[in-house]
Amino acid sequence: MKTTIIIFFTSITLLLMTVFTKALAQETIAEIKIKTSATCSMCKETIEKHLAFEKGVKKSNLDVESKILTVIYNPKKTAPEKIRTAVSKSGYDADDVKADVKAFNNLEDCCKKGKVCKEK
Ligand SMILES: [Cu+2]
Repeated sequence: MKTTIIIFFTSITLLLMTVFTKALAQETIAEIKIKTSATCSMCKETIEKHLAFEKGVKKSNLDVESKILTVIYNPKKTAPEKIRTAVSKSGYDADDVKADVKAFNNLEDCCKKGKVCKEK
């Protein structure tokens, strides 16, 4: 009887492990580079914080120098257009998607497009 129970639980564990391994393997990851209108480290923080709450986004990193935002995301949960929209909603241009006017107006003065932040 005891052996039967042990065998039963061992097989259940093995089955669960197989399922989890498969689920992990299926989780695909993609990378996208978006040209933004960010100008300083404050912009960087604003965008990255905003994207941290975006569904499907694993990681985002803005290179202030080149204004290029690199986003690691799960293509099953989100899409490049959605990520660009999210960047726009944080107040910045994302490739050909223009910054959301309302969000843009809420930005710190120096972060508004065309202006240069002092601390650069
Ligand atoms: Cu800024």
